[in-house]
Amino acid sequence: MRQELQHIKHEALTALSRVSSNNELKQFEIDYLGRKGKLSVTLRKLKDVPKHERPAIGQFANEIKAELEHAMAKAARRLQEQKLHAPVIDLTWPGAEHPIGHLHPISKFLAEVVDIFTSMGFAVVDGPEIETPENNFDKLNIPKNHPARDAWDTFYVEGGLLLRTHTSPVQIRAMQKMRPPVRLIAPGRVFRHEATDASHESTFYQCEGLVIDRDITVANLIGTLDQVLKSIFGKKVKTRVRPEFYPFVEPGMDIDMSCLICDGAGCSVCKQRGWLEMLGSGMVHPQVLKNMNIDPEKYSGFAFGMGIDRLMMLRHGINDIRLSYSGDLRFLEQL
Ligand code: FA5
Repeated sequence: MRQELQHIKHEALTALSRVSSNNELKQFEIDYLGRKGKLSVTLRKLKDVPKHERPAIGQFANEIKAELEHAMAKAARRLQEQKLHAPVIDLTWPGAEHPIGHLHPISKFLAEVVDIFTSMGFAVVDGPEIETPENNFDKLNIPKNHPARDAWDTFYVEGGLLLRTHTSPVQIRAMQKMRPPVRLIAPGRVFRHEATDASHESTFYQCEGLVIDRDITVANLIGTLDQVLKSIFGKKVKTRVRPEFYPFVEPGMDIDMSCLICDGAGCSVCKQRGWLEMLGSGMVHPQVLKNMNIDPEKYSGFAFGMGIDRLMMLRHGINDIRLSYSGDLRFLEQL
């Protein structure tokens, strides 16, 4: 029996040296020290050993048990240390997925509009969002106390400057550097003191357009804008031209588009009209040409200001402009 115990001890210590996880260590304990483990099973045979040898064999078995328990504790410490020194980063583990954002629907749509215009030979120019009242109003033929200032009321900032109410001041800025013939667009953000509703925001986007050359007529204006709207919405889209007053054009007109949200039946976006005003336009006023140092006897031109948000709404069937700026991911992730 002493030999058998010796053999178990040897086998157990070898097994223990190969243990490489806590689960294996638990299994080792069951296999050797557990109730049905090898050591216990062998010890049950103690009753068959001659009586005078029993105390010595019993003591030997206890020593082996203590030795195995000690070796187990040591193995547990070894495993713990291995864990501590294991590389913190498992390079084989798949990386955490980071959500990737995308451009705002308005940015995407604006890029498409810009593409259409550049394909028609328009240059893209830029202007500041904080403007002087001269560029936003005076040079566009809207002198102080003109009622149009009220319709385009805005936010004033320090130094007598204001947040531009439209992209039209970029016409003035561009013509300080350029000479006719010009064909340009100026997309950007504009601001208004506005009671917001389904189709009105206090911050929105416009795309200004300006064409100045010899012999430019209303036919060029209507033809260009009809072509642009058809490029955006397809050939079936209906447009209509309505006279409208803008101090910086003469004649002035609005271009409406059939409301694609309700198919012309009337809804909250088109205010039950079936038509939505998409852009203001007209032939550049002779006084504005003079303000640009351009001779109105030699040159004529047309200008327009498109409401990018409203066009984007029609493109995607969105029935409230305020959704665009809500920052709601449920909305943004659909587009
Ligand atoms: C203007 O801003 C003129 N500067 C446009 C213009 C340019 C006329 C050049 C003639 C020549 P209006 O205020 O109508 O005009 O705005 C132009 C377009 O911007 C509107 O047709 C509409 O589509 C959009 N828009 C106007 N107000 C808002 C608003 N509060 N929220 C969203 N879109 C708006």
